[in-house]
Amino acid sequence: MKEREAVTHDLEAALGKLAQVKPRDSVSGQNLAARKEKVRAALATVKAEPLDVPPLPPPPPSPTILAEGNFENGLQGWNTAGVGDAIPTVVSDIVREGSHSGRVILPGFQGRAELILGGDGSSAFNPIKFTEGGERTYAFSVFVDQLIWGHPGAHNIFFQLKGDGTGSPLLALQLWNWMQESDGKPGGKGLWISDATGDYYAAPFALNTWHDLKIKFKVSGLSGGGSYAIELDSTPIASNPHIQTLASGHEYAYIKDGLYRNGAVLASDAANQEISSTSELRLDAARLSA
Ligand SMILES: [Ca+2]
Repeated sequence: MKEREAVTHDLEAALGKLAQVKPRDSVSGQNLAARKEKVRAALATVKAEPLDVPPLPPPPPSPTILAEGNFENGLQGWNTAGVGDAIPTVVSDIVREGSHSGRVILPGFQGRAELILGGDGSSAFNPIKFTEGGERTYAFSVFVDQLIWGHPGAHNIFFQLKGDGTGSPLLALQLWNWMQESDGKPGGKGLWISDATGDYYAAPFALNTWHDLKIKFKVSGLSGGGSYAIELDSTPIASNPHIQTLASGHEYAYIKDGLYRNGAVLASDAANQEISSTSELRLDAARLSA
């Protein structure tokens, strides 16, 4: 590239000099015109040469989006079967993408406002099902603007990979403030993960800012047969390559997003009483990909 610019510059300079030469005895007008023509031809050749630039690598293949919940068309992409106390609303005050997000608010002793991934926004139970061996990546964004922090024993879940029917999920994200895990390891205030092995602290989790979660999972009801890897704001925070992710005896798993808390326990928590009893968050940009 540099070389080509230099040659072009030289040729243009030569052409400029030739333009100033007046025909005289030693240089006939015809001769001069021929020289100019030669330089112009050389210039055209240089300019026409293909650039010596390596071709750009092809863009990375964009993952196939299998489902989306972006709140741009109401609750399209979700269903509200099993929503609990309050159906999330579509708002435009705090948004991650587009012009709308989903608002989840639980005041007082209310315990659940959760959306199920899949469906047309109605209350018909129409989850996207993940059966044995199914592997997917689920991404979504969450903005928590007020929160009663939970603690082990008082669930405060904002994402869960739930088995059909009843029973606790084998993969859930919790917002807890607790200083020690059950096995004596340090805990913390922030994002905790509940899985088949128990509960553990994973990362700090600031309020009043958007967080992007990405959860790659493999569903399995077999001991050690499933897996998960979780990113918070593009940073890996937790993973387990061999873990059961669906409780035994269940046919499929599905995704619930919103807030599911042990309202009564949280509200009677003396430390939290002073703050408020209301938790509120926004959801947006939920995407399921292969
Ligand atoms: Ca949106």
